Amino acid sequence: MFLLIGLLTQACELATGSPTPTAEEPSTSAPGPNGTEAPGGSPVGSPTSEPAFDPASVRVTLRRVLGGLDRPTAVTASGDGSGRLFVLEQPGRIRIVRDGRLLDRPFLDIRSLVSCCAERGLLGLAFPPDFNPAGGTFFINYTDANGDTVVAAVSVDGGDEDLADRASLRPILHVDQPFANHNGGGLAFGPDGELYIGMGDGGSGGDPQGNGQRLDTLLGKILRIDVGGNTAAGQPYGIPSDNPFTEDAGRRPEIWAYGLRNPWRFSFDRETGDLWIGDVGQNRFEEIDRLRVGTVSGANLGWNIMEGSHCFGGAECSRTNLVLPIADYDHSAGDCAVIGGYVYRGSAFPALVGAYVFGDECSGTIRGLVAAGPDQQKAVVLLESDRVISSFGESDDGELYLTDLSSGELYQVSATGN
Ligand SMILES: [Ca+2]
Repeated sequence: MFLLIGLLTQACELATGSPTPTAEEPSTSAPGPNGTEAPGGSPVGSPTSEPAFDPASVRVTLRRVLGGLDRPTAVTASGDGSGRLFVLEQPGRIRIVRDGRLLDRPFLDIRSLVSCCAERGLLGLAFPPDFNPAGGTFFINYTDANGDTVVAAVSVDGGDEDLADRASLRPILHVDQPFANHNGGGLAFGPDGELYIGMGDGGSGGDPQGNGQRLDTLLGKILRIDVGGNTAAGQPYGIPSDNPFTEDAGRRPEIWAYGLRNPWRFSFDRETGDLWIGDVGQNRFEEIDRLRVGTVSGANLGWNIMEGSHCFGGAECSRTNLVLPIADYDHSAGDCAVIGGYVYRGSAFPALVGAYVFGDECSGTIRGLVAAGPDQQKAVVLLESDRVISSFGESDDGELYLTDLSSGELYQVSATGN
């Protein structure tokens, strides 16, 4: 029933010899050298005008919006003023929620192109910032019939904004997947207008190919590509000129950040532009990373040297040049796979403004971090839900939603102050 607990990820033998878990104790080690922290430990760029989310004084609940979805894996909005939500179904359809109602006709049906399920399927969807509902192009991420990752561009039918033109589907990126699991899947446009892609480490367990730390593969990365037109002739996408690596030294120029295991979901704070990543752990620790806008490029997020804030597979490791997570949590309370969320910037629930809200697929627990807070925090439990959370999503007006993979339901995250 779960999504991210794929083959070979459950074995616990890899953790022998590791130190006692101390996930609740903030690490005192400084983060990497990539400028995530100002001297003295003050957070960079946290304006005093920002509302202060206080986890102790907020009560989070879930409001059921609708059901009837087939293994929903993501929910997002198109940013075109229509108010629509788009929900991905893992077997290969995109459904539209308009005015709180699920339209019968799918926006897109590519089930014949998609391998499903476990960690495979239709996994990601992103609309560009200037998306035109009348014939514009959007982007999807799925595993094809061979189980390989495909990122594709698809256009909307020019005469019907609730229908994509399936024949327009054009793959722009193909990545071979050596194992069935850890396919990543997230897609999002950054505040810079570039397309970011979450790529898992290729799978199996423990990253046997070392992909996370290798710069000659797209596996185990956050990629950043230009799909806005700055593309050399014959190329399906461009490389932003300020990407951190060039191809000269056998490094892939698409790489934005590396050292990731399975960044299933990531998002940008619509107010600050900070990049938040939920990186699914191996057997012990789930982590959240915060990369502040404009300060981090080419960050090494640690995998498979580290799992969360802890050395992976041994008591000692070098943290030199690694960017440590803002938070991690262990598996002792039934957690198993982090589902990265969003910084709440909506207007309906003021008590939640400034909270980074995320979940865990196995426990259903929803946690929060202070978005403008320190570089190491302990995540606070906001709600112990009984949902099989597969994804969070943001509507055009900044309200938060989540999908339940198992029940096929869409929920809205709501909150009150005490
Ligand atoms: Ca990490």
